[in-house]
Order: sequence, then C-alpha cells, then structure tokens
Amino acid sequence: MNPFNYSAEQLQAAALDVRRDIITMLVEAKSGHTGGPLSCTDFATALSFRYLNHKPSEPHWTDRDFLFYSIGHVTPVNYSLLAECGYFPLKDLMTFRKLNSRLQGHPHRLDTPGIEISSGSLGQGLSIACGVAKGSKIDKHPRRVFCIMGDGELQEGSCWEAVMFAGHYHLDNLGVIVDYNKRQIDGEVPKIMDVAPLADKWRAFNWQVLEIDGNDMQQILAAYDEMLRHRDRPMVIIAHTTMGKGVSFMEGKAEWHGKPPTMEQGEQALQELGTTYAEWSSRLLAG
Ligand SMILES: Cc1ncc(C[n+]2csc(CCOP(=O)(O)OP(=O)(O)O)c2C)c(N)n1
Repeated sequence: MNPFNYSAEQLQAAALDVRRDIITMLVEAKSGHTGGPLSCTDFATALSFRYLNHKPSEPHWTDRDFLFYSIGHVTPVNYSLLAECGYFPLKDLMTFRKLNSRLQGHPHRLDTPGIEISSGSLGQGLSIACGVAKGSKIDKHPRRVFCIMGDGELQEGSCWEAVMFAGHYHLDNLGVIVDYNKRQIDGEVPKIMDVAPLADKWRAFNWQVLEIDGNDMQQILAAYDEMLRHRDRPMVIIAHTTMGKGVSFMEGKAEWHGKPPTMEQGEQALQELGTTYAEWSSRLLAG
C-alpha cells in the first residue's frame, strides 16, 4: 500500500509543489539539471504519492517496493519527492549541491535516505532493477520494482542487455517508465542517435508496452493501474513528455538539460508556477 494514496487532484497539486521545489533549489544551488526533472515530475509524483509501497519513516523497510532512478542527474525531482514524502526535512533541499550537503548533484545511496542506487553513469539502473526483480521472484516476494529511464540513456548498449534479460525471464514484477522527452544533453535525440521506434523495440524483447502523454495525470494513472493489474511479462510505459514542462521558456529546449535558472529566470519560472522565490524558499526553510 502507498501511505498517501493521493487522488488525481491531489497529485496535480503535489506535482506543482515539486516543480516549485525544483526551480527554487536550482536557483539556490546555482548549478544542476532543470529540463529532465521537470519532464519527469508528473509520473514520478504519481509513483511516490499513489503507487509505490514505501515507508518514508523506515527507508530500508524490507517489504518495500523499489524505485530506481537510472537517470541519476534528475536529482532535483528525486530529492524533492523524498523530502515532500518525509524522508528528510524540506529545508535540506536548500543545501542541494553545496559543500558537505548529503544532497549532491548525483545521488549517493549511503548518504541520503530513500536513495536506492548511487547513479549518474547512465545505463546501469535497469540491470540493478532486473537483479532485484529476479531476486524477489526467487524469494517469492510480492514486491514491485520500478525503474525510471531517459530516452538519451537508451543509447547505452547495456540498457538493451537488461531489457533482453527481463523479457527472457518474464519479470512481470518489473515496470519501467521511459521519460521520452526527445531531448538530451547535446540536443535532439533523433538527430544525435535515434532510439525510435521505441515501442517496437521493447515489444521485440517480450515486454508489454504502453504509450502515454507522460505529463497528463489521467493517462499516467490509467497506465499505472494497468501496470499493477498486468501479469506475465515486464511492462514499459513510454511516457511522451516535454523537457522543461511547466515553464514556458524552458519547454522543449535541450539547453535546459543541465543548467540552472538564474535568479531572474527563476523568479519568472516561479511566477508561472504561481509563487515567488521568497515565498517558496521560506516554505522550504521552515520545513
Ligand atoms: C555512461 C554515461 N555517458 C554519458 C553521460 C553524460 N550524460 C549525462 S546526461 C546525458 C544525456 C541523457 O539524456 P536523457 O536520458 O534523455 O536525459 P534528459 O536529457 O532528458 O535529462 C549524458 C549523455 C553519463 N552521465 N553517463
């Protein structure tokens, strides 16, 4: 059971808060990744606040589901959700990327409560998720294993070995969400090295495939409901998203992959998200 079990409306409100957190912590840090965290926000919020079986007060609870962020660079969304769920105080978000903070740019499993893998080197998370999913089957444990991947990340060959493994071993306790924002660090994915046709590729490896608008909460909920109902094969949700979603001047622009907004840009972004830097940073520092 998820401890929050939010409704669609509550998830939309929570996703807005997460976007405000992301902008505020990046302005404060003066470095970090903006575009990917904003494209992942809606489906990641739904996982943390409705589907994932977890206990924020007991991060290592043995009966938990596992959620692996294979794209380690999206820490702003990962840390925001951990803090909003109660793994650590909200005020920690204002230490993001600072010296001696436990919230570094790429996550460290031993430093930060709720982080399941140290990541940043792309192409490794799904292999780890496969190991946990296979191990859970051997143990006859009913847990689910989720893995968030990037479309640029899928250019890593190691991803496809893991996809083949999961398909071969019928890991029906494994669910992947691909953040298909069609942008990566150097530009547009189709121009750099195309990963399309994605659905056909996953199907060829014996996966069940769903394609959705990954920034539409109703479609996200329908996809996760289907994922939890479904048994016999692993399932991938190909989530078509927009890099920088929610901030007009960031949307669809690869240049926002790895840079933070300046204070001025942050104010503009936060205004679009219905708050200000002063208001939101005060909320975080008080939490
Ligand atoms: C093995 C490896 N190669 C290269 C990089 C550098 N790198 C960091 S993010 C990134 C692009 C990832 O693209 P995508 O998965 O689409 O993430 P998004 O741009 O949507 O955040 C690259 C190449 C890395 N972190 N790891």
